[in-house]
Amino acid sequence: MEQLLNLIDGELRPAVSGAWLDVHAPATGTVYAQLPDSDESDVEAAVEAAHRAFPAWRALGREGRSAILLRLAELIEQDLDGFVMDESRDNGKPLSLARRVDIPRAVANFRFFATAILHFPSEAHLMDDVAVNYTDRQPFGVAGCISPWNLPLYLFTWKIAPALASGNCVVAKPSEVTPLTAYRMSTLCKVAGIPPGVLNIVHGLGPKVGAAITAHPRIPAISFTGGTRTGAEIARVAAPMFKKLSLELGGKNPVLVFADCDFEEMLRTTVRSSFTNQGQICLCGSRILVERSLLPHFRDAFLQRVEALRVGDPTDPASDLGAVVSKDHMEKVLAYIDLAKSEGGTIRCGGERIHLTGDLKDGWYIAPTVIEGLGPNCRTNQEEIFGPVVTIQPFDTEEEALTLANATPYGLASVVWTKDLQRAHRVARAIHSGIVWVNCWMVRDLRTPFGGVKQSGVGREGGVEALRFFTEAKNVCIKL
Ligand code: TXE
Repeated sequence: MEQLLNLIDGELRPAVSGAWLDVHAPATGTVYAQLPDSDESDVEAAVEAAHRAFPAWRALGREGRSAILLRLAELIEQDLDGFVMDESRDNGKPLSLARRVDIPRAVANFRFFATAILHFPSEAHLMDDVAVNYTDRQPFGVAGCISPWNLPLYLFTWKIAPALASGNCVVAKPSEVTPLTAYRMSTLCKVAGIPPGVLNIVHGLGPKVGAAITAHPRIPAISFTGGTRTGAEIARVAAPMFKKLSLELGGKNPVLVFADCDFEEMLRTTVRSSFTNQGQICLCGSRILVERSLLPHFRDAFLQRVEALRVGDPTDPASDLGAVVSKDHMEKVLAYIDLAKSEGGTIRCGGERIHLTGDLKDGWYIAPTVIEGLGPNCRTNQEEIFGPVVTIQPFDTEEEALTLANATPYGLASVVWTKDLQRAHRVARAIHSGIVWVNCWMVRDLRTPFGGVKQSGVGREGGVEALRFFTEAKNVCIKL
């Protein structure tokens, strides 16, 4: 059985403890690899190596670092098929999705930040004849990056790339549920020319490795994406240490469908925004709010499309949905479906586990599920389910649509469907979320600020926001 290794100080090695954890393939429910069950001694070795490597990495300058990161992007791209297979096997997502989205985006993350750093400006503030101030943005040393299982390499590289480009060294922890592509990438780092200690990847459990990174006194900044509860725990530990924190957490995103929308485009996109990656994207729209006059037409057409979705073998190009990521997660999602029933919801389609046949008979598949008849305050409409489950609620006025949209503790993303330009502006301004898509979904420009409000997180990633997070601003004031 394949054993994945940590990358510490440029070497691939097992955990100091010698212990291993199992890695499962969601499509079959079977164990197919093991990852190091690391602990704080592995994190300590990684932090030591990162600090040793920092002065030279910083001194290499933007262009030197950029060239190395571009080389790594190139190497990942050359091995696209291998990465795509690994991502799909590890996560359960359709191979076609990993090929179209996950791996190209990981490559794009490196290319984007490797070049963004070349154009990252410093501000100057002139005080007439008195003085000139300039902002010197310096890397702080070692960044901690902790990422989740839903978009494994995509989100891992979204943190690592700006951290490295800015001149920091990194101690990173991929999700223990999906460690495979981070490991595959670690085997390319030497060839890419990343010096030993610059990027360290420590595999293992959140409460051990993640907690050790969070609490380490020599890691002054933590960039985290994952569940809101974990984010709160990280903040509890890191805030009194005055660490910089970027927390990208959960969502319960509304999709506002007004009767004047382009119906066909809305329908097509709403199927995607509901069920892409089995609904396991923090940006998925999970609460569909529909103007009452459109509801019967919307319901019929939407259910027809959802029922036609194929849940199946992730390697089959005809599969629209693959498996959800783990047995625990499947049980959590199914428990939410039961909860929705007990809260009085009507299951319009799906609502159960799907048992495939042959090798896939023990895989973790859930039918895309649409629920109606629930009000805004029930748990089903308040808590993040993070699976192929959406609810539909009607509204009569724009004001009511906004009240429903804002009626959760989350505020990550929202989607608005209308042809009325003025309404689009009004609604976009009034919605409490960090991201608003109007007449589209998941259209991503990597220069834009990315993140949420309320319990969806703190801070913004993307573009200059990320480069600012991974540097400390120093004002230098010189008398004229
Ligand atoms: O996330 P966790 P899980 C949501 C989604 C999901 C729930 C839990 O609702 O059902 O979160 O998923 C590491 N200190 N999202 O359990 O635990 C962990 O090892 C430091 C939303 O997988 O938050 C992993 O690397 N780190 C989401 C990472 O944190 C810790 C994506 C995320 O795991 C830690 C995924 C600790 N104490 C889940 N405990 C999104 N918004 O994109 C765990 N970790």
